[in-house]
Amino acid sequence: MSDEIKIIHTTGRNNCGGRCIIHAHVRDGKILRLTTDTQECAAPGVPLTACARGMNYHKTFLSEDRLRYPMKRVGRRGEGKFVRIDWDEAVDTIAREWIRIRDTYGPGSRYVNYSTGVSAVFRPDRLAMRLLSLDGGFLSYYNSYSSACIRQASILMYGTGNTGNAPEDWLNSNLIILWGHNPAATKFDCETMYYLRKARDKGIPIVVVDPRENETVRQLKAEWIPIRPATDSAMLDAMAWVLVQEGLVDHEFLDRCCIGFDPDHMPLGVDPGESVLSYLTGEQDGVPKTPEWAEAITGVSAAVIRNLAIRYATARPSILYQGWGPQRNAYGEQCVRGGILLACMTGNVGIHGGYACGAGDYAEHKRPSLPMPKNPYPYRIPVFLWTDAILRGTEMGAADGVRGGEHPLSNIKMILNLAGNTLINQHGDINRTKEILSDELKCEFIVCSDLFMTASAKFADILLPGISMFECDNITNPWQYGEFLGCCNKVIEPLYEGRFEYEWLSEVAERLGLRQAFTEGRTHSEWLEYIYSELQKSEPELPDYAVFKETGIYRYKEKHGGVAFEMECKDPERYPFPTPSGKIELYSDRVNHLAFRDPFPPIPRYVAPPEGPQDPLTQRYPLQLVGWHTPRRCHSIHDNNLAMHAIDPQALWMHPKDAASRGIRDGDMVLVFNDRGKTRIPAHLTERIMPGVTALSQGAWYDADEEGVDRGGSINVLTSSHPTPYAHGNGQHTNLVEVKKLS
Ligand SMILES: Nc1nc2c(c(=O)[nH]1)N[C@H]1C(S)=C(S)[C@@H](COP(=O)(O)OP(=O)(O)OC[C@H]3O[C@@H](n4cnc5c(=O)[nH]c(N)nc54)[C@H](O)[C@@H]3O)O[C@H]1N2
Ligand SMILES: Nc1nc2c(c(=O)[nH]1)N[C@H]1C(S)=C(S)[C@@H](COP(=O)(O)OP(=O)(O)OC[C@H]3O[C@@H](n4cnc5c(=O)[nH]c(N)nc54)[C@H](O)[C@@H]3O)O[C@H]1N2
Ligand SMILES: [Mo]
Repeated sequence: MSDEIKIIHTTGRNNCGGRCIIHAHVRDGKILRLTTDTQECAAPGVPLTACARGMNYHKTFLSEDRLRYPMKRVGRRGEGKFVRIDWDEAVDTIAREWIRIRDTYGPGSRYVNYSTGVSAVFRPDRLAMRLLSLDGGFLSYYNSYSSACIRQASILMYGTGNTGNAPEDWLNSNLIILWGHNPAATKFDCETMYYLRKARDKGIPIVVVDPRENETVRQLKAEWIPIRPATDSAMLDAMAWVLVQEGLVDHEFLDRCCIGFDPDHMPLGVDPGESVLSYLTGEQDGVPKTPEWAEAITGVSAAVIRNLAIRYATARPSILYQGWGPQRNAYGEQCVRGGILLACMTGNVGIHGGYACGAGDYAEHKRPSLPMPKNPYPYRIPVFLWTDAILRGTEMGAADGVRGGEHPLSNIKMILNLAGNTLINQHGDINRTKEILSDELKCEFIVCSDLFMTASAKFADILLPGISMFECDNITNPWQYGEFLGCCNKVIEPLYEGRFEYEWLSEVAERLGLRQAFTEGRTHSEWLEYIYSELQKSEPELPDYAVFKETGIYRYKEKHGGVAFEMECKDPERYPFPTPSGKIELYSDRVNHLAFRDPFPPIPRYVAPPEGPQDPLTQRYPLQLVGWHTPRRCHSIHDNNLAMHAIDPQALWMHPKDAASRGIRDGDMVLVFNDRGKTRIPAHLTERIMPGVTALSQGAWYDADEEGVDRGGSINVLTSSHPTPYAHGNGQHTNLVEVKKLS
């Protein structure tokens, strides 16, 4: 045994925005421990310090339960029975089915599932898409499970999702409202909490609107306004009404930059009575959108609503910042539109210390990416509708958000699910998905590559062992904020027979006669170096690749600290917004010409969603259930790491009042159920949740008993697969349930 301990710099590559710095201490090819950013190795900047997840990466990824060798299914699909095969048999089978399905149903019958287990530049899903593109094409998707509604609504109103300001600008604000945002737990980056703490220390008031008193409220000692889930847009409507009543509307801004606010500023040919103002005052439907009206829907008192509206307008510059929780709702587009409306009404857009609301994308430097050949198959589906594309792909059309042509030419017949758990665990309505996938005549062939025997892996026909972040090189991008590049350095040799997906995809390519086209003659490492050198052409500040690898990170020195829409707001004639009208579209005439399954009005306004508190279904299922991302996991990752359990034991949050009427005490096992499924889980009684609402963190591993009752606390047995009206996104936070005590 050698005494020499080497420290290798690396970073996480799951879909966590933290992108923290990890220093692996290695001796004799084994990891002894992990430490994190001490700022010794890096240029000054926001510390990229790892949280508990990062510090436990080795315990998650180098655990006993790793998949060890390729396997093929022997039982019924989904049953979880497999036998060991060798890599040649695995690759032969994949190539054979790949070709058979292509030739029988056409290239567009092939689909690569949304998967974010390797959220790095060189990622398995994109590599599979690259190969499929070279082989006639595949059915592709748009949207994400993360931000479908917030991004589409931002594009609808502003023409872009780039609505973010540099986070250091937040310190110029006089009030920060975090609306359904919980950055203390849901890392979008390391910057957000850093600047929010600075803002708090500077005395800037911070308000959080959330059904839960979330971790951010606690850590920042912020004010908490509890609200019923999926009703945010009613509160935003009422705040808008207050601004009108109190004479706090910035008409000069609205006149200059927006269309649709009042009857005098409507798009040509549109009835002036359709304006936002006509809706707010009740001219349209006889109901003024008063705080009292909103109180009945949202559970937030009228006085609190009125007060927040006045504070937001008079504090200007002020920030209304939405997380992505509120938009992961049945009608999730509307709260985003309502937030943007308020930002415009108060003239907070395009100014320092203000904020445009919306998706909040912000990047100053170009991001590296794998070159992708054009996909010859033009059709694209919204990502949340992939199960529908198995059942009725050829019938799906405009009302389903299909792009690239009228109807796809085939249903999905082959799925590659590489480093993802949306095949079962992370998609809405697990029991429905299971039923669809169990039918081998529908989707005929499924390949999964993962590190563990997840719920999705059990549905594979061929199941392949991947390798973890410690076992090969990669490059990572920051997520929401941060101007740097991260380097995943290989720390140890691959475990067992695990292979990075590029390796076996190259062998499939070989059997398709496409190896050269697919690899362009490059190895895994050569691709990374090539991608980096391509980036260097537009980012000359970057050091040599060898230096970057050695340091494990590069922080850009060149930074401007931008404010979204600064030019557009100052001079919209010269710098029009990228919308059809060139203005911010508070009224969107476009939506009048689209087909919808559910209502979608041309203005931001509350529409009572299915499974909201006003749904008659509340008679059977009286409790709202909301999901959230827990600090203990990155989606489903780390659920099998015992070291993480104590951070946040999986349990159903319940208000003591709702528990008392059901005879439930803290820690009791309860059954949470609706028409879609059931899960058995301990109750956690807490006043940190609004009465009438329950909460269950998303990502727990689905684990069904013989009767199909989940024992893992997996929220997706209760969620719906019904898409949102406009974005066709996932409304997985909107659910009605009942809870009963188990004896
Ligand atoms: N620890 C951790 N961090 C993560 C992730 C993770 O899995 N774990 N995942 C990463 C990824 S991929 C993403 S997309 C983001 C997700 O980030 P978000 O989507 O922002 O996270 P959520 O926890 O779903 O929601 C944020 C907050 O919204 C609240 N909320 C839910 N519904 C409503 C509602 O109807 N109204 C209001 N006002 N609030 C509501 C929740 O209680 C929660 O506190 O996080 C990223 N960071
Ligand atoms: N109900 C509900 N459902 C949700 C959400 C919600 O808020 N509520 N959030 C949604 C969001 S925002 C997102 S982004 C999706 C995320 O959905 P997924 O992308 O499916 O996320 P993960 O659960 O992180 O799945 C990653 C998988 O990759 C595997 N993996 C990890 N590292 C590696 C590796 O190096 N190689 C290989 N081959 N495999 C690896 C893990 O074991 C895991 O099975 O979930 C969505 N689902
Ligand atoms: Mo996400």
